[in-house]
Amino acid sequence: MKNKIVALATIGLLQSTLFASSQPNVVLVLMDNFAYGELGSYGGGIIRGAPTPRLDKLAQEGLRLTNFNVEAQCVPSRAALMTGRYAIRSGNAKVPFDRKAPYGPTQWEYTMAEMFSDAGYSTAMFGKWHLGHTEGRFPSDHGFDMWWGIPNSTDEALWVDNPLISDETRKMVHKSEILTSVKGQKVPTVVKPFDLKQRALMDGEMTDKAVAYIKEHAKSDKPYFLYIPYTQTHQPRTAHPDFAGKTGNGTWGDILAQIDTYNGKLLDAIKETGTEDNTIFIFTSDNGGDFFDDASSPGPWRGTYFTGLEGSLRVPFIVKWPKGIPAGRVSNEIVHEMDLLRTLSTAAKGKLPNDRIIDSMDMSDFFTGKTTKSPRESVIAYVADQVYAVKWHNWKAAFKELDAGYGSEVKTYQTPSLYNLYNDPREEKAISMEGMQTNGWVGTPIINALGAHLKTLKEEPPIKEGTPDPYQPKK
Ligand SMILES: [Ca+2]
Repeated sequence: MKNKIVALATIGLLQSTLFASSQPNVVLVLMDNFAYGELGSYGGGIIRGAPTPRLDKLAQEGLRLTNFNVEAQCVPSRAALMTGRYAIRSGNAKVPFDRKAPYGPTQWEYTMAEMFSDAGYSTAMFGKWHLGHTEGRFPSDHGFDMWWGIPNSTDEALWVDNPLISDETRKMVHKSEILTSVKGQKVPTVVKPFDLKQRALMDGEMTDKAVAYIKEHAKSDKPYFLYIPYTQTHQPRTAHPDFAGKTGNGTWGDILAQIDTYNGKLLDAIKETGTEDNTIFIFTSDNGGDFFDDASSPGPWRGTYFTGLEGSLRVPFIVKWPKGIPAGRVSNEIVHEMDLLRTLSTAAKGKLPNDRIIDSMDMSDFFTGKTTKSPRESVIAYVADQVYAVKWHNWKAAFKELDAGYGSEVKTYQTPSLYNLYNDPREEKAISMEGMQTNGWVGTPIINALGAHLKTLKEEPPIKEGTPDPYQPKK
């Protein structure tokens, strides 16, 4: 009898080990204000000042998307990525300027890190959170076993070092810091100030920590989820001293070389530990280029972040998973960053709550090559809490337009401007009235997609910006 119990227990142990080992490790690299046209595989590379051989090779080894969509600003994009919901739902439609009010997802939201954690993963984050800097809103409150990085954004590195302010004023300026905390720790530990010197070193340190994490956790039976939101190429843009001046093509070229090298280090660590086959590696970005003179290149598209233009919404996306995703595919099918939650939960054998609207769509069959079609046909493009456009296949209807994210006037249309993105990637020539006679049918699926979305906002009203914890939706 005893032997039987031992045997059963052994079988149970074997089963759980087998189950665990079939769950892939997941490394998610998120760039910042890094637009579509930077990597060699997206028409950038040497024309932007540095070749990107490692990330180009990654594209050859995985699936590369040319119609991967995000939200138009840092905070909403990260909220959508983590919750699998349009950012308006979680009260994070825009970057908040009131520094006292809480922002980021409420505790009620179910994040990607919580999904992985509940599925038995070790979880960690190194980098820029930008989803809250108050108690209960740090990464370690949202499913990460540990994190190291900055709670807000990198422009804060400029504030305290601003040469234009007096020392007296300097005392009043918010001092940004690198923080770290583990799950269950209410107040993060301050690691060091985040100033301009540290800003240049940041991504290098993140890479070293991520490499160490990969090497340590590759030995474990437990799979891991590692989220690496790099801080370059958000302003202020400063190459690490190891890369500054190396390309001879200016700061942008140096940083591009740095980005390629750092991603190469992550990929090397995965390969060296023999875990390459069952590791999902994703490279993408939170939004398009910003509105500074040295902003990231949108490639064939037009526009900066904080707009509804394709240059704001379409970012690079490469996913490699030798065990699950055929190599060398390129697709123009529509995918949204929200879709990663459901797709990765399928890969991780995780579960998602069914008591709320989750916009995320499962791309598993599309990513693994069972079908060539994405289940997603449309995207609602928000700028802050306003619907600017609706994308449907290769068509786009703009209800509002902004030429640039700063200093530009909002144009609002009574009848939306319609663009065929195949013919007009820069959205410069709306379909004419004559053209509408043959193309007017597109209005129907677009209005249907928008109508279906707006209906869900009525059924489940969005959480208001600045909502404190504890939050519970009204029944
Ligand atoms: Ca950003």
